[in-house]
Amino acid sequence: MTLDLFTEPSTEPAPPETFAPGAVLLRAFALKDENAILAAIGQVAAAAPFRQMETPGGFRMSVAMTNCGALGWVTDRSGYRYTSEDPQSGRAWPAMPAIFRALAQSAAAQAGFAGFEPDACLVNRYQPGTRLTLHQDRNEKDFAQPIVSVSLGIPAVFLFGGPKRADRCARLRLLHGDVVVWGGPARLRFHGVMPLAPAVHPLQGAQRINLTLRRAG
Ligand code: MD3
Ligand code: FE
Repeated sequence: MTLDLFTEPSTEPAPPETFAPGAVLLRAFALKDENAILAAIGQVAAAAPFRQMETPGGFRMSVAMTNCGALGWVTDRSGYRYTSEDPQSGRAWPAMPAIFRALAQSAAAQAGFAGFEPDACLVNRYQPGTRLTLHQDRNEKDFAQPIVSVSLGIPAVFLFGGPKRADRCARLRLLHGDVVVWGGPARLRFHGVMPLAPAVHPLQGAQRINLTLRRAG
């Protein structure tokens, strides 16, 4: 019998893994650029600070958000939408860092979406106990365009449902550096994030940052 002494997540990128139709997992794909990505997130957050937005129903989200790129996703009492200005400052969202665009394009290409041109990047910040309830991403114009997500920091349990809210959810643990491309039949599936368990990441502390790169307009 062989003892498995090496249970740490690998730091080598793994081959693309299609875990559901249209959903391609690239384990550790962003690790090679982790320092550049974390520095760029710091610059985005300096220009457009993380904030907890309000839902149309009047609840304050537990996840704090900001955006970069030509368009940014916002929610307030009047609904969900993309805007070209940060409503908190009245200024344009910070430009999309070149490293985000390059990472999203190469991940999308590996998943079969050559020519992906993101114009929006939503940056979500989770602390232990925060969660994202089941939802669909449907504020974008063209659902033929995929969404590329990049997980950084402490682990999260991602919930991947079906085309209807009541459909049962698969669970997927997403780790620092993991990238997922959500296209085709996966694009409109319900999804969410379970409340984060307390943990500390060596570079990020007790938080998880998720980037979602989108073609919104
Ligand atoms: C599946 N973010 O920002 S990333 C979101 O971890 C969002 O912060 C989560 O859901 C997070 O809207 C999940 C994975 C993800 C992103 C977009 C999707 C999964 C998706 C769009 C369609 C289907
Ligand atoms: Fe989403």
